[in-house]
Amino acid sequence: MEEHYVRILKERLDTENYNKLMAIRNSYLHKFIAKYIDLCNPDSVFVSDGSERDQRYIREAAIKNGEEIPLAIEGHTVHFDGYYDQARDRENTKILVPKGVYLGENIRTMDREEGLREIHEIMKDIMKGHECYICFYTLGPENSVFTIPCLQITDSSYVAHSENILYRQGYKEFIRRGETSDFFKFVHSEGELDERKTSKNIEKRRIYIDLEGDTVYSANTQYGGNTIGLKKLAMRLAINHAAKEGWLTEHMLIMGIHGPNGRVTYFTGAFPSMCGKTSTAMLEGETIVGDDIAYIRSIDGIAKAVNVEKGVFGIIKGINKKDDPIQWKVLHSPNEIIFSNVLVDEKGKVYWSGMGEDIPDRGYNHSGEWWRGKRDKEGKEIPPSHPNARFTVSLEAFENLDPRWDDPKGVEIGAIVYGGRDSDTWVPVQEAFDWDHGIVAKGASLESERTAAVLGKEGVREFNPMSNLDFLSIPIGRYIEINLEFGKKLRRKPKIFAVNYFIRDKETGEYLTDKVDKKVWYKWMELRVHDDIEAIWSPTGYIPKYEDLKSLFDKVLSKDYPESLYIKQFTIRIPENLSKIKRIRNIYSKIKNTPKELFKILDEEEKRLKEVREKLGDYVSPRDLEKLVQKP
Ligand code: SPV
Ligand code: MN
Repeated sequence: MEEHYVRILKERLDTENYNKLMAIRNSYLHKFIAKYIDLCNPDSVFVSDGSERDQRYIREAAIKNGEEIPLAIEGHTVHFDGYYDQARDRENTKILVPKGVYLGENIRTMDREEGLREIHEIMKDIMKGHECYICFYTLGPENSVFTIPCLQITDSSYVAHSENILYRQGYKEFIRRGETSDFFKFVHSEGELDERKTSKNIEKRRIYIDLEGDTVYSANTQYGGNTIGLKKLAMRLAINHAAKEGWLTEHMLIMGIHGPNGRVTYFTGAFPSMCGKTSTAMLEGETIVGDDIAYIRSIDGIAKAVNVEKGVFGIIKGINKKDDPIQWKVLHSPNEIIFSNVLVDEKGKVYWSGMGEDIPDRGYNHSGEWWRGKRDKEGKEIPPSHPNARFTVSLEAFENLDPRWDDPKGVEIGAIVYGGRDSDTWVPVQEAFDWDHGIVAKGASLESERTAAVLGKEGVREFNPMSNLDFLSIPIGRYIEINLEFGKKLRRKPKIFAVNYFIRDKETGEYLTDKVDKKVWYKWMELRVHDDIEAIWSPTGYIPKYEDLKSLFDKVLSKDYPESLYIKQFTIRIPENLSKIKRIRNIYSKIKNTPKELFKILDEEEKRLKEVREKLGDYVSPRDLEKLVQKP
């Protein structure tokens, strides 16, 4: 007799789609798909084999069903998320844990059985009236030690379309692997839609991560960070695997920094959302491998990284012709691009805040019809575009794409950079003394003022170790320990740096650096990776010498670099650094299983700061540090 799941598939899929699915010889996969088709009850099912034809089908479906609207430039469309569905929903994103498992206070969890029961209830018949898309992808390049195959089930053509742009197709990888349960699974439904084609039942928005089943469920939401399975949802599953298998899943860009004589040094960089990660990855003159998520493994003692993705889900706010020429060009060329939550005029032209062009007084945006001065229910003025408005485009559209972006072996990491939105403490760029110091005093101590990328109040200073806190599925203490251990495996350790693009003048409150100055910081770091130049010892790490920066500013930006500015930027602010250590120590003292090493490194840093303060006062000029013959 035919098995139950086969019967469901035969009943629900037409012959063509059934055959496409059955070409993958994997009964575990078939059972899983049958279960969710039966539960979610879509009107029809489309199986994508990743071919150009199937990708076109999904693209066209998004336009036909109104989730995307075509724009003036060929290939461009716009998608709107609901007014209250514009960012990652931390509150309703939970890791499902079996009884007795505790991940710590900073990680939202829920009893596994209860969570599974709730989400399955919410998902019952949730796809009624919708078409369901079954898609296959890989995280990381195909056929590599980094590869993780993924199954996405979604009733949102926008989500499926986004994933086709952002991820490598995996249908062939699934066929190659045959019978296996070793892959990630994402079940998503946007739920009932309103007349604007946005999720209606926001109060039932849930994102539940089942580590045990390697499955993520997402319901009643459309915003990419909540729905695009392979992005932040997969990260939680991958962090859990990485921890067990001794590699790292990081919220990091990967880029090639071009040094003297054609030398390319690969950097990875972790920044909380909206803190300059994409604009760093897009620096003119450098090359991009990825802008958001990296898998890092030690291969023969060398740290190698791959980009998990193949596209960009980038923040559009502030992108302008002068500072972001590469992105500007892509956004104005006939590429396949989905804009989300921007302002559109009647001619199908898009506008966003901070684009450096006149924005019309009327149009259509995430609030529906929009006019300047329009207010929302809470009385808040609605800006032309949402601060978390985004664009989705393949990396292949970018002229600065690194030739090794898809290398199945990964690229060797020369440096790791950590940076947050920090108005008063860290200098613009500094180098950690060694791996452990970098992991603890830079990565694990990362703080950032909150932005619009998550729902909630902006501007609050938040602890965000490695900019990965939102995605951790293992206890923080364990995560820090794994990072420390990872360094021990390496025979060539990347250097670790910290940057701060947001430092302000103590008196005037003005930003002390320009958006483009980061070009110089990266060239400086590249030279340091190869020990081509010296640096100045400071209690928090090595900082640049004025003469080196002056020459780089001239060479890279043809810009004068006054010594007075250098001194303002690189003065070590001892009281602020001491308060920071206090805050960080306090947080970790409440976190179970924090490695002892962490406290030791923080104590040492505190001691160095206090000793320097004894000699040179609260605010220490780099010129004075330079004169220190004997380091404390
Ligand atoms: C981020 O917020 O870090 C992003 C976008 O990269 S999201 O998909 O929302 O995570
Ligand atoms: Mn991100």
